[in-house]
Amino acid sequence: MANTEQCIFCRIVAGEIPAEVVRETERTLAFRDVAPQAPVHVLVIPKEHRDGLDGLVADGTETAGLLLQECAAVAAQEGVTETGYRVVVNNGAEAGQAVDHCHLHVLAGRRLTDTLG
Ligand code: D5M
Repeated sequence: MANTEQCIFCRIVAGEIPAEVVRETERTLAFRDVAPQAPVHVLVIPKEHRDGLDGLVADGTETAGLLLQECAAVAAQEGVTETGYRVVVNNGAEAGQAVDHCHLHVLAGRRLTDTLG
């Protein structure tokens, strides 16, 4: 488990670092990625720190389900439900996870032609 005082996403949840929040629920936060890879690039996170997907699902499926629900809600709010969107989770260093606070990327607004990996 990372030190949540140092965790950049925990600090966003705490309001210590600014972020462009697009949605918030009791247990989740969605904010725009600081280095967007597409016109719509939003990160959806659990407010409670979990290092990655494994830590998240170890608790059961409820929060994981809420996060997926929020991804769909972000897509609807951004108006990309019909055109399509991609949800990506990088889990672990070799998968490209740079921030050790579990997060789901919601990407849309351009044709996402690149393959998985
Ligand atoms: O993705 C980590 C993502 O987190 C990467 O796309 C940049 C983004 N990021 C990093 N710091 C911030 C802040 N402060 N606000 C918004 N977005 C941020 P990964 O899957 O770990 O490679």
